Amino acid sequence: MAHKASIDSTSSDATMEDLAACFDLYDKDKNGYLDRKEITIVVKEFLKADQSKKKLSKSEIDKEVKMFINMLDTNNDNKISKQEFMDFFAKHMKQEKERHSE
Ligand SMILES: [Ca+2]
Ligand SMILES: [Ca+2]
Repeated sequence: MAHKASIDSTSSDATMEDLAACFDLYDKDKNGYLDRKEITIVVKEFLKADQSKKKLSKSEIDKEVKMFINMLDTNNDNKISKQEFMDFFAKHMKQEKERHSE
């Protein structure tokens, strides 16, 4: 996959490394993909940090997992590759940065 030249090298290097480390952390079986089971763990971690969503039922968590997969899984194979994971968060962080710099 071609690299987008727009990634800003001054500040994002450490962050991209963090993302890669984060992906490896959640990729429990180290197959290079986050599958539904692994993504459920990620989503639960996220929900734990969000007070308003702390007490979701199992089916609600399931819905969040599905949403998360839909957002990140750009080639629709129902698993998140490291590239998809990094692309999503890199884009997300870039948007945050742009919002703050305005
Ligand atoms: Ca995996
Ligand atoms: Ca995918």
